[in-house]
Amino acid sequence: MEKIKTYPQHTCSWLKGRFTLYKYQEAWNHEDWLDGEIFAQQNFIAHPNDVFLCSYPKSGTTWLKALTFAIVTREKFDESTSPLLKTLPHRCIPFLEKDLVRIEESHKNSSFLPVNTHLQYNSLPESIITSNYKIVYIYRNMKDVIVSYYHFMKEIVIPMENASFEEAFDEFCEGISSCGPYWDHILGYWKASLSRPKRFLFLKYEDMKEDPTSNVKRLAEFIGRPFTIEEEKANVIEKIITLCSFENLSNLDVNKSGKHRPEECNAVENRLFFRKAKDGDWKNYFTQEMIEKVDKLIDEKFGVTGLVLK
Ligand code: PAP
Repeated sequence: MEKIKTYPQHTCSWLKGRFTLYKYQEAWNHEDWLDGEIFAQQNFIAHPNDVFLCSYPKSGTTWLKALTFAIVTREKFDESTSPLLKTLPHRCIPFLEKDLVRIEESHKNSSFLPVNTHLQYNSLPESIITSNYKIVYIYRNMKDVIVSYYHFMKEIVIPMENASFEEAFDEFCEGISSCGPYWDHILGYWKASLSRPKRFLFLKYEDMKEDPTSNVKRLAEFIGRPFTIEEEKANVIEKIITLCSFENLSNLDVNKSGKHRPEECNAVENRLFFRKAKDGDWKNYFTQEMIEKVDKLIDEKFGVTGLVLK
């Protein structure tokens, strides 16, 4: 922990100086997750059953975790008995940076439990990089990520105060944000996928909203749990989509009133993982100048990739 304080650091003025990011291996992170990142890099050994759910923060992680959990537990639970009705999706699927002990327990029992991480590709523990175990990567258009990140950070750091969106925006576009730069995060996984395409499934938040059925089918197939014809006939896919929908999850008592990691002094209220889930909310925040700046950045960073992030 003490060593982290010696890394290059940035204190976010739009969060009234109450939040500091540290730069480690070319990525920015806050102390708590960075501590877990270094611990995971030193100790985590990937297991043949592992599937990694990777994302830049605020890109659809909660949704992907819920869907994946519902897919892998569907033989045990249905939409009326799923633990998702009583548990935040973040508790259902462990987070590499914080839940290493739990992940190791499930490895010992050889139980199949996907693992989530916000780490950049190059910061993943060596045993993930060198193994061939599957990686699902979800990404979302940059403008909505900026707005979502702004609200989430403001709420957890300075809930009762105003925060400048302009300053938050500028910082994000400079590449300074949790797990940022945002573009390096996406490009790291994308570049890795070029040499091993079968190892990766890329899902786009906006595409999932537009066509959840085919994307949930792709996800289930990729993680080795394809739906049978009987399940399709019994509308299992639609039931999973409804169970994991924003409308359903955000209205559950657990997600309206509970806290994530209540034992910690900086526990986050579950409701903060469910804000609006609207595509294009950025239009309510961006000036014309901001639109042009982000579009230019996207062209510069993602031009050759074919990834659509506008
Ligand atoms: P995290 O990185 O903190 O886990 P993440 O789940 O990736 O956050 O992103 C949160 C966004 O997903 C929020 O978007 P918004 O701020 O634009 O509203 C949140 O509302 C949205 N979200 C949460 N659950 C769902 C869901 N079930 N379906 C679609 N979007 C969702």
